[in-house]
Amino acid sequence: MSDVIYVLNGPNLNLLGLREPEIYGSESLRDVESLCRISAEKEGFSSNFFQSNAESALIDFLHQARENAVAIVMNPAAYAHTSVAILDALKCFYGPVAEVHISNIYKRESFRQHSYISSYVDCVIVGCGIRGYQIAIECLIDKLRNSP
Ligand code: CA2
Repeated sequence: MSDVIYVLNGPNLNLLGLREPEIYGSESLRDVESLCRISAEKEGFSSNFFQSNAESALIDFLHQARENAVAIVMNPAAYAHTSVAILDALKCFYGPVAEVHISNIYKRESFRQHSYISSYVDCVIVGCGIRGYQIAIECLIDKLRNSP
């Protein structure tokens, strides 16, 4: 079995740390990538980190995950609130999936308070900053180890 956890990030997250630090903190996406790598490797897993501003590229990466990944962490960014296509692509993956939002989307504008993927994924982590990615990886590994 593969030991790779795919970590997907949606549009504009490449700008993390460069704007709106009061909402998203001051760490960069590179920092998130390191945090994910360290969190996975500490438990004997590896990570494959990806960011795109394009919905189709995220969907292609989810299809790739189907063949190669044991679990997925996804911050779909604004696509959480708009994309049935990303939900459909996630439904093709059979391992555990965690949704992460750096900010607490439930404290923000009403259009951010609905996510198409939340009712499908195994865990949802919001408002914990970039530590949410670490929590997600730990939670997914627990699920992998405890699933029959
Ligand atoms: O809180 C999150 O992680 C979000 O997924 C981030 C998305 C937003 O559309 C979601 O509602 C919540 C936005 C990502 C934009 O990231 C930026 C970060 C810094 C500067 C500019 C954009």
